Amino acid sequence: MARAPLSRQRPPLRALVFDVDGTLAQTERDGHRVAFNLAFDELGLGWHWDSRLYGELLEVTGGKERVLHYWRSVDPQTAARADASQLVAEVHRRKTAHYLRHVESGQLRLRCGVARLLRQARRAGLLLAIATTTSEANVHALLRATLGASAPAWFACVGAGDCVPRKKPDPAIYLWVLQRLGLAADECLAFEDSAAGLRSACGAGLRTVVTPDDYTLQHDFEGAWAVLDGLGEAHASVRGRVAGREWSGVVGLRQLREWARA
Ligand code: XBP
Ligand code: MG
Repeated sequence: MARAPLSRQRPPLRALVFDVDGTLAQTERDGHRVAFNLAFDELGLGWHWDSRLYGELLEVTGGKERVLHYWRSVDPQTAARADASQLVAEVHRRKTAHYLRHVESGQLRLRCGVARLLRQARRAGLLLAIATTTSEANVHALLRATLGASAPAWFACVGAGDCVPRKKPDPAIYLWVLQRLGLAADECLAFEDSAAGLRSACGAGLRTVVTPDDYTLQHDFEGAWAVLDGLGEAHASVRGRVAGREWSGVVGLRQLREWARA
């Protein structure tokens, strides 16, 4: 007797992997950007990144890479000097110190629904992880300032900054996280806010929920599994498209599991 073909079952959802800047919180315009400018002033570089220019520079992921890219565009000769990477490192060291002070002052808030979803996932025994291009110190500071001192320990793995040689949109950071978690891509969902982040997550095979922020609204999110205004809360539902269909509601764990099975 001929057997019915086995339909491929998706494995259950085991982990949620979050980008940081733009996804957990809107950190760029009033956080990273301001910290870069303070570092430029301290070093007397005469550089200033206004809000619009910074939006363009965000195409280059990673703070050190962004500084070098800008330097090359305004003064290619000095940027080509052998000691250029030392100045870039010094700018970035100072910038990180300013950014950490800003985060620790408690001025940053998580985006709507992020804390709720993290807590739900934790209670349900899902693994949490981070895949970001910013540094681990910045991630821990943000988590502590917004969710409490123990929050960094909620995350089974933090893939950050220079722990891989190539930053997003390269998939290296997501592949690194998957390896650390010991999970396959189809056991996880990624959360991103930008086209570069989406390409990185998709390149590693993860289905990705994109919640654009004001800097990334115009990006091309082709290939995203869902593109939503945000995650939402009971009093503030969100809208968008999931698997090609219009959707509105609040993104909760039951919803994610349902989508992940589909
Ligand atoms: C955002 C970035 C980062 C930050 C600055 O990454 O590209 O470079 O702008 O952080 P993601 P650093 O959205 O993946 O978190 O200066 O520490 O690189
Ligand atoms: Mg981001």
